[in-house]
Amino acid sequence: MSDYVQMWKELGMDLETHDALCQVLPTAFGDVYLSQENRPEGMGFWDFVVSEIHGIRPSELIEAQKKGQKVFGTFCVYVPDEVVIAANGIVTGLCAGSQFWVPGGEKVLPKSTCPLIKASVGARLDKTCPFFRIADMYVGETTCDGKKKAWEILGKDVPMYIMDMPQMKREQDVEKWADEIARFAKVVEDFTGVKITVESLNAAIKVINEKRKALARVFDCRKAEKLPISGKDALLMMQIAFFDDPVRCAQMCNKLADELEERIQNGVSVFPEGTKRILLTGTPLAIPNWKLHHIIETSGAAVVCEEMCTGTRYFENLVDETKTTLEDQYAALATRYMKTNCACFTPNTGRIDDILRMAKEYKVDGVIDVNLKFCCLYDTEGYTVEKALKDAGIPVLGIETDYTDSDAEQLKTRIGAFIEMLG
Ligand code: BJ8
Repeated sequence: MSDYVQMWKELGMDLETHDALCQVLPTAFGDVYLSQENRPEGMGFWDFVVSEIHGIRPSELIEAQKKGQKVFGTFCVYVPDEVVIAANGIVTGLCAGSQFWVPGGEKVLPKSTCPLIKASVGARLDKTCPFFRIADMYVGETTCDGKKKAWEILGKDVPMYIMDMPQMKREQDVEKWADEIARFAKVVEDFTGVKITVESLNAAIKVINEKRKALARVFDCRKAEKLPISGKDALLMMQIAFFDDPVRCAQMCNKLADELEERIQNGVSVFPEGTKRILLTGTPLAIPNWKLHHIIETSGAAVVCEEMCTGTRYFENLVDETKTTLEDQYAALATRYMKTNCACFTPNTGRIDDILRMAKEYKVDGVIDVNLKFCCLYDTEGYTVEKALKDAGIPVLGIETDYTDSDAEQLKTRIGAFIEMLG
């Protein structure tokens, strides 16, 4: 990635510290990804993106900025990309998934904050991630307490807008969310200088719906008896989907889905027959957090689905494309986004229904409920999730982890024993 040094300099990055990250990433990726056998050819695209992760997409974003487009950095799947795209803006995900950035976050946040928040704050304040430097505006949300307080710190360093999320899903809450989306649209219009129209919003809704459908096609292939793709590869596709151009993302996912569907027809599998099938549920796995998938898939099982924001929560449910006024379009967006089931809502029974449904659809042998350390929401909801699964006779293992490797051996032992028990 050395060709991008000048760009990183111009972004005001701390090059020395950033170099350390650039040195470890290729080895980590090689160990986890390139060691797999019989990968779909289509994964070559995502391998390439990772090999240039801090170069190729950032330089595209900078080119777009030169042409007058604004880049919005987001941290949550409830923030509607459609609104930004309708105003000729670009969205890039900013959730950070590496321990590398955590100490930077700990300089300003309590240690007892979830690693996703600490890493995201550290990546910005330590100036070691180009995406965090490029985004013209950050968009936060009032989901969990840790994030709410982190926005106050980030907001001192970068323009920040915070969307006020409902905490419940009654009719008046969905209406409130539609109002909040309309308010966000006004902020985006003012920031980009571009008026959102019914036509531009409808076109944006279609673009994001197409992306959702393409991601869903790949996930559908993971329901097959013979698995044409590993969980690790599917996770990588999901993680990059938060950064990539949505039209290209849909194209590449559709191309991958074509190949996977062909593999299914030809009975090609990347796992031996009888491999135990695991559904992962819980907190998101932001790039480059591949730890759990790697442990599970090197312990004799396969991850077949993620009921996570870096999984089904990102693409399930489409936005109604038939609305003809902005007001109705905002309402349609609110309806779709409020179908996503995050533990920040109370009650959140929809998530339990989703997990039980997916356990069937993906024919899973067991569920691993994963919680990022210090995420009180998912930790607490774990009780209800695990009870529902036990009641349904589905084996479940609850684990808590962070971005370090210090618990890797212990996790291997626990996950290995769980998989053996499934046999
Ligand atoms: S919709 S999961 S992306 S809020 S893991 S930062 S909740 S303390 S990431 Fe999330 Fe939106 Fe919900 Fe999804 Fe807080 Fe928990 Fe950390 Fe979390």
